Amino acid sequence: MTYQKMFTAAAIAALLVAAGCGGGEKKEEAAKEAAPAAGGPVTKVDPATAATITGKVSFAGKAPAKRPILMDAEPDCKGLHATPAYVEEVVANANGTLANVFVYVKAGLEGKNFEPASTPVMLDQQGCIYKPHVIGVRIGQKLSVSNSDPTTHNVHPMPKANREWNQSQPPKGQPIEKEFARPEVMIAVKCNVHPWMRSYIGVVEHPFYAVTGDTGAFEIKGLPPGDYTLEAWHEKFGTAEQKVTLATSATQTVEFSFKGE
Ligand SMILES: [Cu+2]
Repeated sequence: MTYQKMFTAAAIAALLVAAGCGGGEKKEEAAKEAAPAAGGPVTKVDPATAATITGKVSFAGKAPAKRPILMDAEPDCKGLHATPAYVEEVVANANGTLANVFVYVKAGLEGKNFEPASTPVMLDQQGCIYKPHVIGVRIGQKLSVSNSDPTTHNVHPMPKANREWNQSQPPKGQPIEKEFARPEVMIAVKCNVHPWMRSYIGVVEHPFYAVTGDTGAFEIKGLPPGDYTLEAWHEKFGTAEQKVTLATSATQTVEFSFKGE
């Protein structure tokens, strides 16, 4: 082989490697789209033995001062609010609890499959704010994003395990319907038009999750008895885990606690 030919062969090999890499990326993106292989028959939970986790997310310390959202640059949004709207990064409740915490079974359900969800999860845009701020959705369940505002939004979830998308939505436009193929806690959602808009989507493989509201309470029902790891996620304070053992028909109380400044 002449020097020239060797050089050419090396160049072709390099090209092939480069092409291979490109193909790999494509494959990876396609894998994000596809649902993981089904893992067998649906697990039936006997209501006579099913257990419940109930509890609350308490909040200690001082909540950061409420920050109004500055919408001055967008009169279409500002005009929708008679009084200022506040950033929802930390919503502390009057009873010493925390709202917008996503609580879910993180481990203990491996190998089990549950009846797919039949109704969509709704996410709306009202007054240039996502409502609700935190939601949960099952893999393969429909997420329906609507726009109740007289202004255009651009819905842009930023997942790592799932396929990223962003889509413009005209005023009171048709709902955008999407699904997520893989579990991911959490996916941040932004709007490419309004920088303050944020919501979070927890994608899980099963129906055992809850989001705390203005009482800080949560309830997860219909679990098979067993050992579980429960995780609570908050956008500013991070995550906390607890092990729970559920006896037959038991109701187990769990309390998470996050601390402010
Ligand atoms: Cu927007």
